[in-house]
This record gives sequence, structure tokens and C-alpha cells, in this order.
Amino acid sequence: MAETYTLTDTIYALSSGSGKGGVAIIRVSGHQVRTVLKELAHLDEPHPRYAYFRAIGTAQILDHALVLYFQAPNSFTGEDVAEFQVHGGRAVIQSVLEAIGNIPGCRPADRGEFSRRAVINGKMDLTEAEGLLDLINAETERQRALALKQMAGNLATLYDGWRSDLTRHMAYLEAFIDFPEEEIPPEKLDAIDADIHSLIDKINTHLNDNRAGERLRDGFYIAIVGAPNVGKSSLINALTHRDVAIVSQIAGTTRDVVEAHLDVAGFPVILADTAGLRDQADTIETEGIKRAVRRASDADLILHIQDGTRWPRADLLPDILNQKTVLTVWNKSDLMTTKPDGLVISAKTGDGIADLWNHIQGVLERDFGQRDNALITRERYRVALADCVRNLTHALTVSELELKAEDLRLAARCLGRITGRIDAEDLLDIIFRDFCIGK
Ligand SMILES: Nc1nc2c(ncn2[C@@H]2O[C@H](COP(=O)(O)OP(=O)(O)OP(=O)(O)O)[C@@H](O)[C@H]2O)c(=O)[nH]1
Ligand SMILES: [Mg+2]
Repeated sequence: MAETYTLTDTIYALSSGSGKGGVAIIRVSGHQVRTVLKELAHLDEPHPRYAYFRAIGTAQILDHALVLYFQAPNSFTGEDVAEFQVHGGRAVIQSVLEAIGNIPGCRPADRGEFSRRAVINGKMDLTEAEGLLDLINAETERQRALALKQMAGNLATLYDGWRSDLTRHMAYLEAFIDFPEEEIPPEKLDAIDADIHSLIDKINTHLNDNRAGERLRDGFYIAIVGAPNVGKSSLINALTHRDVAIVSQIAGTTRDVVEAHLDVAGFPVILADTAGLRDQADTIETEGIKRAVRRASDADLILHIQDGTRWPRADLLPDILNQKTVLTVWNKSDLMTTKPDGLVISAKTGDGIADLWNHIQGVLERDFGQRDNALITRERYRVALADCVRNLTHALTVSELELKAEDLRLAARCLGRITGRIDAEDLLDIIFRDFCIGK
């Protein structure tokens, strides 16, 4: 059983990053905020949203800091909130945190507890809180843009809108259930069914997004595969401008999968160099080849490297990889006498690498690029949406009003689970565990 969440404590934490810095921000939220401001900053009647420059401390001065007060409900958490912008030294931070902790009713915040309170107090829904988490974790431009949209409520608005449509229909049906002597006009029933149909279509379109949102959060996997010695490791080094993989003229050099994280035009990319594929190999190399195929079959894009000096003789990919998006790349252009058709590069001289980047970007753009609609960023949303569609589809097959209303209720519940409007307690524990303290 999840413990029931209590809002009686006042919580505090360092909300800026840990370590030394010019300024550190300590946040306090809860009933005791006014007491904290009085005792620590000697502010009796703080104006909300004013910046005060104060000496901080009770018995002795700990620091001179900017102090801000946000009055409930107009704060991040919806409670009274204070922010202390102190100097960012470890001893300063420690002493101010301790001084707050000495005030009765104040305790250190848990992971994500500020955001959790914001959700409980209706300042944001779960998708917005998760958007905030993603924004904090965003490493590339497109991740940032995606997270910001979600934090601003694009998914919340979408799901709440669908849910309120369903609630409206439900209420209508309930009215006729409650007064059985009244016949529901058949054209009204048809209109409701038509609406359910159209909602199913909308959710299915939303679901059919090539998992762009989830992949944008997690990163796109690109696997470099091909026969031994064709220059795969040379290519990962050329693409990353680093010496990430060992290069040698001995066939079968690479055994393990070697990964590098890159930012490609704002897309987070995980590039993997793999062992050369061939039939004759020792035990260790065979294991390497197994890993290579496994990694490549999970990849969003495969770069199939061919030795261009052997053109037009081409190596074949294992069957399971042929269903994936594959870019064939002919390497070693500096040694070629005839130029192959298609993508030609030299991992050694850098010839054609810029063009290869353009092709990779083209694939990313095509599969995951700018879409106007809101993207599903978590499996949890996807599962709930699929459940919702199932219930709606069932609603269309039943004619009894009671059963139809029940299906609509279940469908609405699925949407409510995503936004946290219902069943939130058990979900909250799981979701806010991923947050850091102070958020
Ligand atoms: N001239 C020339 N040599 C290259 C080029 N790319 C790779 N090589 C050479 O080809 C040999 C094999 O390169 P690697 O990058 O280790 O090849 P690999 O595909 O990773 O090989 P395995 O790990 O054994 O599967 C090395 O001697 C490289 O210097 C190229 O574009 N031009
Ligand atoms: Mg290699």
C-alpha cells in the first residue's frame, strides 16, 4: 500500500544544481514559509513577488541573500513558497538548509516533491509534470522543444478535451437511464456513435506516430554494420571526430558494440559501431557478431558499409536486418578506380562525410521531424490510449444505454489516468521517483 501523501509538512531543498556556483537557490514550500521568512530573513510582512536583499540567519548572519515570497495559491506548488538566492558555496548552502531545518514543521524535500505538490494542488497535470522532468533532462534542441510543449500543456489540453467530450455523452445517456419512461431519440444515439467513431479515429492517428516522441526522448539508434575491415570503426571515429573505436587492418578488430552519443541537428543520436559480419570467426568474434546483429535489429537506422574497392560486389545483410531502414555506404573512395552509384565516402580522408550527414539528417527528419500534432512521449500514455480505444470500440457494439455509458466511463478513465485526474496516488510514487530533489 502506498503511504497516503501528507501536505502538512513544510519542505525545503536546494533547487539549483549541487556544487560550487555564483548563486544557489533554496526553495521552501508549505504552511511554515511565513515563519521561515520571519525567523531567517526577518521579514514580518513580505510582499509576494518582491525581491528583498536581506541578511540571513538567526543567531548569526549566514549570508546576504535575495529573498522572494510567493503567496499561495500563486506559486509553483500552489502553497506558500519562499526562495533564497544565496551565494553558491557548500558551507553557505549547508548552513542555510540547517537553519531552515531547525524551524518546527520543516523537513527536507523528497525527490520531485515540489512538483508532486504542484500536481496535487492542481497547478499542473501529470503530463505537464513529466514535461518539466523532460525539460530538465533535455540535451538537444528538439528534446527541449518537445518537452517545453508538453510542459505548457499540449497533451493535457488534448486529453482533457477528449475526456470532457466523453463525459458529456455519458451524462446525456445517464439522463435517459434515470428516466426510463423517456425514449432516447434515435438520431441522438446516432450522433453519439458518430462522435465515438471520430474520437477513435483521432486517437488512432495520434497513436500512429512512429513513436517519434518516445524516440526523441530516448535517442535514435544508428548502427554501423558490414563485413570485417570495410571501415566501420574508421567511420564512427570520423563521424564523432574522436577516437572512440580501435581501427586496424586486421579483419575482426571490433568485438563489442562501441557507442557514441551525438547531437545531429537537434536530434539525440546514439551511434553504434559493431563487429564485422562474417561466417568464419572464433568464439569471441562470433559473440561479437551476435551482438552486432542484435543491436542492429533494435536500431532506427542501419548504415551498411561496403568496401568500395570491390564494387559492384556487395555484401549482403542478414535477413532480419533487411526489414529496417538501411543506408548503403561505399567506403574507401580514396582507393577506388571506378565510382559506385550511391553514397560514396572515405572514412580516412573525410570525402563524402558531409553528404552522409545530410542523408542521415534526411532520414531523421522524414521519420521523426517536425509534426504539428502533440507527440506521445511515454509508453504509459500509449498503453492508456490503446485501452481507451478498446473501450470506445466496444461502446459501438452495444445498444443498451447502461452498457454504452459504462464503456464511455471506462474510456474516460483511461484518459484521466494519463493526466492524473483520477487514480493518481499509486502513479505519483512511480513518476516522481525520476525527479531530482528540489524539483
Ligand atoms: N584507404 C582507406 N583505408 C581505410 C578507409 N577506411 C578504413 N580504412 C582502413 O581499413 C582498415 C580497416 O578499418 P576499420 O575501421 O578497422 O574496419 P572495421 O570495419 O571496423 O573492421 P572490423 O572491426 O574488423 O570489422 C584499416 O586499416 C583502416 O585504416 C578509407 O576510407 N580509405
Ligand atoms: Mg571495427
